[in-house]
Amino acid sequence: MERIHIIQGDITKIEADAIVNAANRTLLGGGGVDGAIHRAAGPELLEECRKLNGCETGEAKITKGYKLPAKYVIHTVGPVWKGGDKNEDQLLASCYRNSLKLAVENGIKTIAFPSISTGAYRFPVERAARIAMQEISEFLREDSSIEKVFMVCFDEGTMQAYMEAYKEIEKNG
Ligand code: AR6
Repeated sequence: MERIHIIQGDITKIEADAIVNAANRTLLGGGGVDGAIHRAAGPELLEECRKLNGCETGEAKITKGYKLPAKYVIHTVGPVWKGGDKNEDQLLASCYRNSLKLAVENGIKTIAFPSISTGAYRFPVERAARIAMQEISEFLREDSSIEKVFMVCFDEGTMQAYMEAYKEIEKNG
């Protein structure tokens, strides 16, 4: 569990082997964290993304990081919140799991996640935080190659939700 670090900040500034992008299925950019990552990485990122033919919800694809301090960007597509009975929980869990799997396959040891789906896609943040912390800690229990996972929260409220969820998991194992 001590491999998980919840911090507040801008993910585009994080010096990790990879940062995760909360993208959409086109992988051709957008607003929020996706827009920030594309701006910071420069136009070469979009060039590489064009060759990927999009990405399904819950899945993940990898590119280089270009001008970012991170070497790689792992693009994943979170579910749009539609009330909770459209498989949203499972799809969000898949985003974390598939991003971590791709990280391991690429020899990535440090990775930073944003709060996937809780912005434009409107997934309730407390619920998303529990799913994220659960998936990450479960994954780390089985894997020893990933050294650090940063959960990068943009605002105070998001940070609090992830800290709470983390504490619950620490307590209950
Ligand atoms: N660093 C870290 N977190 C950030 C940053 C940043 N620089 N900027 C925003 N956030 P969102 P989604 C937070 O909307 O809900 C895009 O248009 C933000 O405050 O970026 O998965 C895509 O192209 C929130 O807590 O992603 C898709 O169309 C979290 O990142 C769609 O939005 C996620 O908010 C994806 O929506």
